[in-house]
Amino acid sequence: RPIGVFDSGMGGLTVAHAVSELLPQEQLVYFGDSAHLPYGDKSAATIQAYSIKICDILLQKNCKVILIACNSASAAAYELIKAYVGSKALVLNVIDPVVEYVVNSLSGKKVGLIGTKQTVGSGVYDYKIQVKDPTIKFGGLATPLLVPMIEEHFYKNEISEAIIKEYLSHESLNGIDALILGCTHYPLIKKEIEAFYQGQTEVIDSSVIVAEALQSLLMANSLLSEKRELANEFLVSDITPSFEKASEQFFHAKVPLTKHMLWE
Ligand code: DGN
Repeated sequence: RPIGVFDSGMGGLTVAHAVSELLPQEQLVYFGDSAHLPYGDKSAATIQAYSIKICDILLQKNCKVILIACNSASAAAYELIKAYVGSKALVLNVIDPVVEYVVNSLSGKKVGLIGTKQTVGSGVYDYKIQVKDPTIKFGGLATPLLVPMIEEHFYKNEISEAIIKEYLSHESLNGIDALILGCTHYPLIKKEIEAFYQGQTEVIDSSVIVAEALQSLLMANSLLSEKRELANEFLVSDITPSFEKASEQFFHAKVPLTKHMLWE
């Protein structure tokens, strides 16, 4: 059975890439809801409605796990998806594995978060971290300019550097020991973020942490595949030339996209 991975668009391909590197024997069915992106500034109710439709498609594909590879959907729809999917598949989000990592390695420290308005505004990272370890201090900042910038491949230049500097200099991120990249797109500008901190602050890329959590989940449920029988599938609710081009950048390889509407 395949692993279902979904996102509002192409960003979740950073997570899918980390999964395919760690678990090459697994078949992936990826769904990018490109007709409805971005999720980052939508209401929780709308994100939930889209997410449930996507889960129907992934369940029809007989996925053994649904990996919500989008921070905004993880923040807005995880509990609902879990209840909806029930025993038909396992469900993993991109937030809990990072919370686990933070709680295990950053006790007593200050942790920062950057992400979409939906993710940061939901308060889910701070809530989950502080419930488990109240000694961890927290500061979050919505950084909405970064997603379109990355999708346009507009980085590694003076303007992107200035935008990143302006955001990371915000007072809510003052004095942090680690920064969570709480959005699927940000691994692409990890080097620039690290350059800003000059090694003083750990930059946490969730894609690798999530792939490892998925591996553990599959192992714990005896669901690891031995050999991949079928090619990975990449379904998207809309195909545009710019989306096709950007997808390659996120997956580090050419991605053969198939159009699949969310509503027929
Ligand atoms: N995939 C979204 C996230 O991780 O929050 C970012 C893209 C978006 O929908 N704005």
